[in-house]
Amino acid sequence: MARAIRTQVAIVGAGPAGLMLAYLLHRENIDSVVIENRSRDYVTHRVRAGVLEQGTVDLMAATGVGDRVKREGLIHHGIEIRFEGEGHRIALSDLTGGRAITIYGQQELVKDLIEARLETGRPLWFEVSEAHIEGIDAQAPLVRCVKDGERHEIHAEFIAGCDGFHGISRESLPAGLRRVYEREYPFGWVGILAEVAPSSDELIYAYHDRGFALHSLRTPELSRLYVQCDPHDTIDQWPDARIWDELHQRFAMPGGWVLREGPIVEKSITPMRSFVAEPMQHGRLFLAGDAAHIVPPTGAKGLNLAIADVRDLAASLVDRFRHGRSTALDGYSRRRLQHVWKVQHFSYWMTTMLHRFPEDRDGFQRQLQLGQLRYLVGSRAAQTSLAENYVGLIESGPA
Ligand code: RFL
Ligand code: PHB
Repeated sequence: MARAIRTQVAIVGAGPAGLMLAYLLHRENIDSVVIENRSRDYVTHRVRAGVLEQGTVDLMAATGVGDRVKREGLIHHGIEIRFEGEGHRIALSDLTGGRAITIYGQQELVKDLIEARLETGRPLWFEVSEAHIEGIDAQAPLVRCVKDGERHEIHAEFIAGCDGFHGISRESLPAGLRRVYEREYPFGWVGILAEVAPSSDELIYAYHDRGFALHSLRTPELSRLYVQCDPHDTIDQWPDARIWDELHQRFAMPGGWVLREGPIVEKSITPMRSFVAEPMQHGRLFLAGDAAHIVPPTGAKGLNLAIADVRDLAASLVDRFRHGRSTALDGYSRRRLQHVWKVQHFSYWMTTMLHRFPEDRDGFQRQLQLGQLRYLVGSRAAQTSLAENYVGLIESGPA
């Protein structure tokens, strides 16, 4: 016998999307149950994104979960694009009427949201297994799962699939209605976290004949660095010395530039892909975040897009629960996809401009990339376009 529990919204996945949705709904007095297949410890230690758009930070601050990001987040007003041994600053804030990005680790945001959730006293279940969605075409959908060895049935009015790229929600949409768009790139990133003060005050995106490199940070004591690699490489092919050697070469400047080295405390390889599943809703199931779309990380957009999805979804659900209106909810997928494709384009553009393509035998692509980069650093219009995308395009809400 399964234990039955009733709620207004069943949320699958306690990543940024699921937790933020739960939090926004709670603020409007809407009940939810959040289920997560990993442990609390695992989700709060998973090293991923680090760049928050202005709109993401504004939402956190406006809704009461922004105290720590306001205190500890590092505000950046520009980024550097480095190629052919020269650095070029893109003045993000000057070009966007004062908007900026904030450096704050995704796992910090997840920690803040978990604490906010636990304070509400509403359910957040870790380490559940066998999650399964049923009845999305009916009035009363449900999520089945196993928790502490016991079967549970979560009966909800709506289900939010916030379970990331490898989750089960997307596959719960009828196969005949689903359409998937996908590109895999012929490269990946080796990412490291190093215990050393950042070598630069701002992020550096470097284009180099040996491949792309990115200098980022987490705190004044912790650097985050990435190097382009083959997507089939394994992490043992990248001993620490090789990573530092590649980073030194790719960031090198003729006048000298010092990359500080420190102990590597985390290291992993990420493949790069663009992916969109349409539609993002069917019946009583709504997808948000990586469950519906993946962008290559070069534009620093994935987490921000996940937050933007649930901001819209929360407002649409509030409209439905408070006022009985379904118009906003009905238009969720259409509105989100319009925005998602803009962000896909920006992420694709940054990725294809900045990475070396292994199949570029005659160097045609390389010449195009250099042409694009020179245009970018010489044109205020092009820089404004990069800047407004990077700090986050302003969207109108569901209303
Ligand atoms: P998440 O974070 O993957 O959360 C989904 C949650 O669902 C759980 N789950 C399940 N739970 C229950 N039952 C199941 N069957 C389940 N299956 C899965 C998972 O355990 C997980 O906890 O998705 P969400 O919430 O949509 O958030 C998306 C972001 O995590 C992602 O887009 C970003 O990390 C992408 N990203 C970046 N985004 C940015 O905005 N700025 C960046 O600077 C940035 N850098 C990055 C990145 C992603 C990276 N990697 C590792 C892919 C850098 C890297 C290296
Ligand atoms: C990061 O700090 O992890 C980071 C920064 C910028 C990106 C991707 C990742 O484009």
